[in-house]
Formats: sequence, C-alpha cells, structure tokens
Amino acid sequence: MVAKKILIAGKTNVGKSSLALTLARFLGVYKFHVCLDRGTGEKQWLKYDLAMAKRKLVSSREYYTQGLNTYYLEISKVTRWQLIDSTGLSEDIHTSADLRRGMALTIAALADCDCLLHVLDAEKYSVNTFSAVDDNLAAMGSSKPYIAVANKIDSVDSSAGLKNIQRRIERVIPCSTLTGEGIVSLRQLLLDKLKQNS
Ligand SMILES: Nc1nc2c(ncn2[C@@H]2O[C@H](COP(=O)(O)OP(=O)(O)OP(=O)(O)O)[C@@H](O)[C@H]2O)c(=O)[nH]1
Ligand SMILES: [Mg+2]
Repeated sequence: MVAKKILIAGKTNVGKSSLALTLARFLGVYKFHVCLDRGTGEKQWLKYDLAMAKRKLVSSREYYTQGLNTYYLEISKVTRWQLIDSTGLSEDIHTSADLRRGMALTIAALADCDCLLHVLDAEKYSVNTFSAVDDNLAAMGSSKPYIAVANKIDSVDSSAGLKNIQRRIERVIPCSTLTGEGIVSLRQLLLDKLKQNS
C-alpha cells in the first residue's frame, strides 16, 4: 500500500507543526512514528504520542522545525498518510546553513507530494502586503493538488488578515489548531483531493 504524501509548507511560525498534529488527532491517530531528516545524511526515527509530539515539535520560537519531519499515520488498515512538516520558507537566503538546508529540502519536497497544504497566519496579514513566499506557494495550486489554510482565526487580531488572505487566494479554509475550528472541513477536503488524485 502506497502512503499519500501531504506536504505542509509556509512561512515560519504560522502553525505548520501544530496543524500536522491537530490533523492527526482529527483523523483518530494518537500514536505514530516520526522521521526527522535534517538533510545531513542521517535520519532519526522516533515514536511519539500526540502530547509528547506537541511538547517536542511545537514552539513559539521561529524556525523551530528544521529539515523535514514526516509523521507516518496509519489511519486504517488500508489508508496511510505521510504528513510532512517542513522548515518555514523565507524570501531571503537565510544566514543559517542548517535552515538553508531545511528550506532546500522543503522546496525539493514540493515536487514529490500528492497534496500541498499551504498554511498562512491570519493574525499576521492585517496589513495587506503579501509575502512572495505565500504568492509562490499559492501559484503552485495551478499545477498540483493544493489547499490553502488561514490559521490562528481564534486570535482577536485575525479577521482583517483573513479577509486579506481571501482576497489574494481564491479558496482558503479558515482554521484554528487551538480550538479545532475548520479542521473537519480541512480533513474532508484533503480526503477528496487525495481521492481525485489516486
Ligand atoms: N492563537 C493560535 N496560536 C497558534 C495556532 N496554531 C499554532 N499556534 C501557535 O503558534 C506558534 C507556532 O506554532 P508551530 O506549530 O510551531 O508553527 P510552525 O509553522 O511549525 O513554526 P516553525 O516550525 O518555527 O516554522 C506556537 O506558539 C503555537 O502554539 C492557532 O490556531 N491559534
Ligand atoms: Mg514547525
């Protein structure tokens, strides 16, 4: 059975890792193997439950995820997904060699995924100057299965940002990994996209 690959990408601190774990929870998967790949040739395999994964993999610090973290989800006997959490992308060439390697892995993974899950932070788009990273990721939607998610809609400062994102990207799922709002719709859309693509 070939597992579907879902790449979760976007700028740093938008909630990519939180979304991966929230999706796992909404898919009923509470324990999974994670492969950490920093692009150095050695991969690290871990088995986490959701609480441990959240403690180890989510942080308020920017660029916390370095490289690709792949969550192997066994959703049922016949359905397996690889949720690939990635390094936040920046417009500039980053000064950190580790982050440049992580971003290169992320960009390479764009070619190889069955669906691109593009995460944007509704809290940060209150001013309507769109980032090239988000424009470039959104443009990939014309050539591959693509879903855009506006995260952090629980935040009091998110409504203007959500409107700005919706003006720029045709179809966006508003969601919050904190409250779970929008995650059921996201799960359904992902299932539909992957079915169309099989
Ligand atoms: N208010 C709010 N905060 C959130 C939400 N999702 C994530 N966060 C917070 O945003 C911060 C970054 O979350 P991560 O999931 O680590 O974000 P990321 O995109 O993986 O970040 P990097 O790996 O550092 O690029 C953490 O403090 C989270 O608790 C949300 O829906 N609402
Ligand atoms: Mg992360």
